[in-house]
Amino acid sequence: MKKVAVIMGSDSDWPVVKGACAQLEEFGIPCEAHILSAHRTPVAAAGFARNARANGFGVLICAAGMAAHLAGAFAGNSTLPVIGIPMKGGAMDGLDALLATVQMPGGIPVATVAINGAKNAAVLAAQILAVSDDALAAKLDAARETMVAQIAEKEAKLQAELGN
Ligand code: RP5
Repeated sequence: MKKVAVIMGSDSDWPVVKGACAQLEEFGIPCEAHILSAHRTPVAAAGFARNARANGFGVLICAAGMAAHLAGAFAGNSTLPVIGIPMKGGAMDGLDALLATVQMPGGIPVATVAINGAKNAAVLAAQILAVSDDALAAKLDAARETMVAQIAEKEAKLQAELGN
């Protein structure tokens, strides 16, 4: 199976970003986490992105806060799908990162998830890999079934509490 790279701009992003790694592991998807910055380590970041396909990666997840150019820099250096996670924090509390990550120029897309949306980044990466992996697609279907069962249980509890 192709690997997923989980890249973050700083170790300060890790407490949130590790949620993406946990979700990928739950689906049995091999992943590597690295700290690389579009601004602080631009040469290493570009090198990683340029070699990612040859190194066995299928999807790149990039998390960054504030002037969040990491996902865009990766997208500019690779034709692998790039998923951006704008990180909460800084003077604008993540709105700056959201706009910097999502507002890409034509031809260089970044699939941007919610601010701090590490879980959805991992699920989206799994869905991309599942296009050509039936076993992974079955795991995604099973996860949806679990969600349906959980909501049904919560609904039953709520109705019981309301006396219905
Ligand atoms: C971004 O700046 C990082 O992704 C992080 O979200 C933010 C703050 O980084 P630190 O100052 O905590 O290293 O590049």
